[in-house]
Amino acid sequence: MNWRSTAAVFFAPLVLASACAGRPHGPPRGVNDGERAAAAPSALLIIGFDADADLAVTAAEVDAGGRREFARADRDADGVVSPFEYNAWAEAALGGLHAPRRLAFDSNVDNSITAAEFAAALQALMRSLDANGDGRIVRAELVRERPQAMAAQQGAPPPPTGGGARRRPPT
Ligand SMILES: [Ca+2]
Ligand SMILES: [Ca+2]
Ligand SMILES: [Ca+2]
Repeated sequence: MNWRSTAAVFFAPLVLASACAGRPHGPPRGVNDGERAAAAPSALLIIGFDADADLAVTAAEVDAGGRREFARADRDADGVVSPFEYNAWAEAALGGLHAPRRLAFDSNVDNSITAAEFAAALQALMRSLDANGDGRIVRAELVRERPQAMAAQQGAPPPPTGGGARRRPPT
């Protein structure tokens, strides 16, 4: 291997990486800058609970929105959400990818989520998101810096995060 081919091996990925970081193809600059930040799938749900559209989500809005989502998830209206119903709901309401696992809702692990369990899980979620503890979730509390923004831009899969990141539906 002469120095040129050696250089090509070592330098080509760097050039590729800097090209990706510097001037990405696809969306125009400005839109793309947002890739450095991300909101969790649960944030999509919380945002949807903002009934009065004041950009803040209160505990009362989480309660009301949670009842609505429970009714949506309980497709056969038997009063509990089965694993099948949960997976379908998580796909539709949370985008599926990295959605909270079903056991985060099924607190007694009996394979059915009651309305009370569903409501409790959402209130726990709200507490976990309410960074300043004022009882309201604002957008700044939903957006996070993406620690692996560079890796994602280069096509590498991000490492698992706290909740366990997997492509398959939550169970
Ligand atoms: Ca609101
Ligand atoms: Ca059901
Ligand atoms: Ca807050």
